[in-house]
Amino acid sequence: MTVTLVEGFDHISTIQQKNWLHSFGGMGDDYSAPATGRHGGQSWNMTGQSGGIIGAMTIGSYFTKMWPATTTEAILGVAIYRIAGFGPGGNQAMSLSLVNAAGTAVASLKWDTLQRPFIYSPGFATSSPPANFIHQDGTWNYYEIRIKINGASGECELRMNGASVADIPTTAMNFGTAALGGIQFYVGASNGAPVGFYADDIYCVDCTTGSAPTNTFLGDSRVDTIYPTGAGASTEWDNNGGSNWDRVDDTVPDGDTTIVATNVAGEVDLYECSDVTIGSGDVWAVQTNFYAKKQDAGSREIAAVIRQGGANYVGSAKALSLGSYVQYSQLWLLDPLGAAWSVTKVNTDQFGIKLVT
Ligand SMILES: [Ca+2]
Ligand SMILES: [Ca+2]
Ligand SMILES: [Ca+2]
Repeated sequence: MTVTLVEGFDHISTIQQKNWLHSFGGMGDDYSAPATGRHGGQSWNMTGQSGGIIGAMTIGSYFTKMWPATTTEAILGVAIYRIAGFGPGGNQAMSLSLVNAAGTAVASLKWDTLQRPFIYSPGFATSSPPANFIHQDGTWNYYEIRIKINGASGECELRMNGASVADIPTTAMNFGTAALGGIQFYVGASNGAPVGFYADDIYCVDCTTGSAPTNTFLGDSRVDTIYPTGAGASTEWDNNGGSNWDRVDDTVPDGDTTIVATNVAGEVDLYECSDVTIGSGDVWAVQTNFYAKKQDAGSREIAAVIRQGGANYVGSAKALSLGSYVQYSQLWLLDPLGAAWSVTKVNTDQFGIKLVT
């Protein structure tokens, strides 16, 4: 696998809905919720506010998402909009980290007291920040951090805003020997003015597997979300009013209010979907997402379906949980026929679901 994670935060009300872990490093409470996205839609808002803190205690809030597999070399791309300035540590701090399989930060992107980004290795070393870049609050910047695990011969590299030349060139740094397993965002705030940042348009690639072009820097990238806009070639599930497609076009899931359901194995629901808002460019991966539950004991498995060129292609079956809705995602690095994706394919394909068992 090469692209290991994409996240645009567009169709959720809580980050847990996309299987991120939210944990606290201190006592207190914080504020985190969707905010306006970098190009419409939503971003994720991590803000520490004095009003949300009990007494004068410092809080630290972590958001962690693990990859399907560990790797010794990976790139994290992420758009960051900072609300207020941060230092490298102490009471008002933020970091974007790659973590090991235990969820512990191995390499972190931070900002120094002059608001310049640098890469930090807990217990080992710190890279030099680029001399000519100061992060302005209130603007979006796209960061791409590459980390290679190889003991004392490890490497880091940082590119900003799609630059083809690294702002922190390849630098030897010791990140230990434990493989990387995922990403983690952190914000910490003491009892003071609101501080924090928005994150959007995340990609991660595993540099050690797969092939070009998705095993290296992808540049300033965006994660666009498209929703059902009409019936597709197959309408076999049952709706609870309206049309099938308008039961599942929720920008944010509405629980049992609008649903499609079936108990007939093999039934397929397909939908015409909106087009991506960008007219051209490379499509590095497509991720299908459905939000589902089963209503009784017994096994029920659902798979995403992509209809391309008049044929249906069924994704990996997911065994559903009982009781609460869970989001099931599948990354399609290539189209169902094994070719590279394109904007045209994304815009003309139909997407849907199949009850497998
Ligand atoms: Ca977004
Ligand atoms: Ca719905
Ligand atoms: Ca379309």
